[in-house]
Amino acid sequence: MIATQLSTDTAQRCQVMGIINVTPDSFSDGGRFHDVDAAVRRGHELIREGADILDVGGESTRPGAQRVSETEELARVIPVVEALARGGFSVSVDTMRASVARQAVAAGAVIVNDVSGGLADPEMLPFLAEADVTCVLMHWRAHSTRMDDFCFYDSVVDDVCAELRGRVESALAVGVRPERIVLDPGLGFAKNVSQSWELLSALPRLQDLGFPVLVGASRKRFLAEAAAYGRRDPDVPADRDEASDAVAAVAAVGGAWGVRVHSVSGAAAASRVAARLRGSMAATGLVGARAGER
Ligand code: PMM
Repeated sequence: MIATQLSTDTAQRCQVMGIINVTPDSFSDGGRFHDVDAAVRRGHELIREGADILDVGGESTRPGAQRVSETEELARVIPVVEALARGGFSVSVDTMRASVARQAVAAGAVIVNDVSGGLADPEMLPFLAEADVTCVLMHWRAHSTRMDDFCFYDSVVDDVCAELRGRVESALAVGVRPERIVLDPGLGFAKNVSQSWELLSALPRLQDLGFPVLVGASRKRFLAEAAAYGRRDPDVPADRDEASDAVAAVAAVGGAWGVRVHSVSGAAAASRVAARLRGSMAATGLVGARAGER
């Protein structure tokens, strides 16, 4: 295996995961990077802006999106992962397919980010155990064509925590090591606007599950209201970048392990400000010192 392991327990500061969607239909970047060279250039740009990790995905998960074939996903993702990993960057692959994860890890990816938390492909959790890579298990209920039909919860926070606990148990049962697991509440995935806000407000509850937490709020529709000011058009995803930066700051101060963002520079500053602030808070006994701790 080419990959050097990226540990979840060494983060001194909230990790900034820069998004590279190699898709022609991504809602946020409109397919501008649907080309290997452009995606690799984008990766370098995100690193220059301060990204710690580059998250490469070849399948759009925006509400209503159709799945792409495995062949198409591999063709989009693998050359980009390979080129960026060869450049020495920490690369994550955003995929629900074990076959894509396997080839991405062989090409140098050090994190597998599965938005389905292992539910979409029964081979995924066994592969993660075998490869022993860091994995993000996100809360998910259904593929994008149907996810909006699954926004029903008794209590969104209790139910998401219970379902994430279930994903962790399934992962541990097949041999995934606990120190490899990062959890993600899946904002916007089978969650309406107020459910996404409620989950964001419940970061401490998610952290109480005992694993580092990744927050993916960037450009999502639940931010539209917070982005409706000045000359911004809140219906334009890129006009939600400042609101996304604000969420990154809130998450980092709250001790999130990482934030997944399209525009990196604001989140990179937020991560550093939060680390400094948390250092002062730790000195006075208010919180644990490291990202990933409350
Ligand atoms: N959101 C999207 C895609 N991948 N991965 C994780 N871990 N968490 C998320 O919230 C998440 C994700 C959808 O957003 P995009 O299409 O803008 O990438």
